[in-house]
Amino acid sequence: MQTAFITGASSGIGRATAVALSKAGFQLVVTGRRRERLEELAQELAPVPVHILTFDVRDKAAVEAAVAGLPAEFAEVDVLVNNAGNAHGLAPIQDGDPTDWDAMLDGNVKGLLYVSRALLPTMTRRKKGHIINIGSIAGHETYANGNVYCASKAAVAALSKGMRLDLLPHHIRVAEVNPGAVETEFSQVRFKGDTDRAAGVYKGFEPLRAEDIADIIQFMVTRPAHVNIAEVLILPAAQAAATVIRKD
Ligand code: NDP
Ligand code: 8X3
Repeated sequence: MQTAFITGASSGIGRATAVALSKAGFQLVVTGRRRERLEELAQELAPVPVHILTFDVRDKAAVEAAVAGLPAEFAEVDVLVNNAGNAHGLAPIQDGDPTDWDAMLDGNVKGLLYVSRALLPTMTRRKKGHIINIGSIAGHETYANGNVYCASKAAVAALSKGMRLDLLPHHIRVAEVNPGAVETEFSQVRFKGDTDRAAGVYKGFEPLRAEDIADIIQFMVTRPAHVNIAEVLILPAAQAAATVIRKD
C-alpha cells in the first residue's frame, strides 16, 4: 500500500484530498494543529490506515520530531501534499500587520520547506517520491491588498520549480497545483472569523469545492511513474483571473 502524507488535512482541500486518496488505495499520514478534526477524519476513513500528526508547520523542531517519530509502517512516504497554509488579512501594504506577514511567510513558505526537508532523506534514499505543492492563482498574479499572501504563493511557485530541478537526479516528481477561488475555511481564516465577510467572497457565483481540487490531485498522483503533471491552474468556470469573477 502506498503512503500519502498530507499537511493541513483538518479542513478544506487537505481534508478532501485525504478522502480522495484513501479511496484511491493510499494509506495516510494526516497533519494539522486541530487533533480532534484529524481524529474525526480518521474515523470516517476507517478501515484505511491513518496516522495522525499534530504540529504547527512553522515549528521546525516539531516538524522534525513528528516525522522522525513516524512508525515504520508509515515512514516510507510515496506522496507528499504540501497543502497547509492560509491567508491572514487583506490590507494595503502600508496597513499590513507584521504578525499576519509572519504567519503567511512562516507557514506557507517555510512550513513547506521544513516538511519537505524532513521527508526528503527517505525519498532520496528510496529514489521514489511525488511532491504536490499547493500554490495558488495568487502566486502567479498579484492582486491589490494581496501583497504578502501573493508573495508567499509566488515563493511556492519558485520553490516548486527549484525542487523539481534539484530532485530530478533522485527520481522525485514535483508538481504545483494552483487553485482559484475554492470555498473552504480559507476566507474565514483570512478575515479572522468574520463569517459574513468570508461568505461574501463566494456570493453570486459557483466557486470550486475542495473536492474539485482533490480530484485533480488524485489524478496527478495516480499517473504512471514516467508522467509528471508539473503545473495545474484550476479555476471556477466563472473566474478568468484572480479578481475577475463573473457574478450573474
Ligand atoms: P482551510 O483554511 O480550509 O485549510 C487550511 C489547512 O491548513 C487546515 O487544515 C489548517 O489546519 C492547515 N494549516 C494552516 N496553517 C497551519 C500551520 N501553521 N500549521 C499546521 N497546519 C496549518 O483552507 P484551504 O483548504 O482553502 O487551504 C489549503 C491550501 O490551499 C492553502 O495552502 C491555501 O493557501 C491554498 N489555496 C486555497 C484557495 C482557496 O480559495 N481556498 C485557493 C488557492 C490556494 P489547522 O488549522 O488544524 O492547523
Ligand atoms: C486563494 C485564492 O485569489 O483568494 O489562494 O488568493 S485568492
